[in-house]
Amino acid sequence: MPLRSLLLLCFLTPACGGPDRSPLSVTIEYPDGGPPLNKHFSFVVDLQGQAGELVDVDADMPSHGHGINTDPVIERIGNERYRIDGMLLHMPGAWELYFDLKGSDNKTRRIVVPLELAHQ
Ligand SMILES: [Cu+2]
Repeated sequence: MPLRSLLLLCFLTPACGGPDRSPLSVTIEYPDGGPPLNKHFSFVVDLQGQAGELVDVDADMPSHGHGINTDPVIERIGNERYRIDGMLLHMPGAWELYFDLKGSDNKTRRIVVPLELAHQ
């Protein structure tokens, strides 16, 4: 079974909805053992009813001021499900994963998912 975890939520960014919108969340299914350190991996994202299409996936380590060195590829595999290939988190520590959803209004909203990657 993939490690399945319900993950958070948005921070207080302008792209992050108004009072009429419930908090944004997605479900991420990581490979067995969780996201690996410094290895390419694939995972599945379920938009959990969020309106929109997943158009970009990225990640940063905000406390280090850098991102990732790969450009993950998105493939839609179901109504709200996407497989992400080519993610690589090259060091342990506090990452943020970014999921950009484009709505029918053509606006893009970003869902931010914190991820603490342990030494392995
Ligand atoms: Cu770093």
